[in-house]
Amino acid sequence: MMWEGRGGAARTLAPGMLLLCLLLQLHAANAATYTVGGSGGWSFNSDTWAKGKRFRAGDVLVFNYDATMHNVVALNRNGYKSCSAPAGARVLSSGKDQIRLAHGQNYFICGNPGHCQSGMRLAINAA
Ligand SMILES: [Cu+2]
Repeated sequence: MMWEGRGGAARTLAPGMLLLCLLLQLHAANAATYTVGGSGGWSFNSDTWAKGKRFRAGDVLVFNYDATMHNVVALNRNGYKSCSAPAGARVLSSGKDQIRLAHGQNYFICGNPGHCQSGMRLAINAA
């Protein structure tokens, strides 16, 4: 074989490195980024936005909103259903927050009074 000569070790190592890089790129390419609510952002009809979309664990949700009006609370199913954040729930309030979806059900509400009841909530099943 022509290429079994000097520098052989480097040549056998290179395909492995290349494969590793490809795998890392593929993994990153598989994760999608979604802007919640589209151009309207995180708002009162966000509960309908997710319908018909398929999400995967590792996908990133971007929540864009007016931080003086809203926030994002990541919480459990009961909190989502009852529109009340349990103590210790994760609250994001930058106005431009990113959350990576975990496998299974992911629940989010706006924690400001009445907003969740008005549709500012999101339940997403990530495969
Ligand atoms: Cu709100």
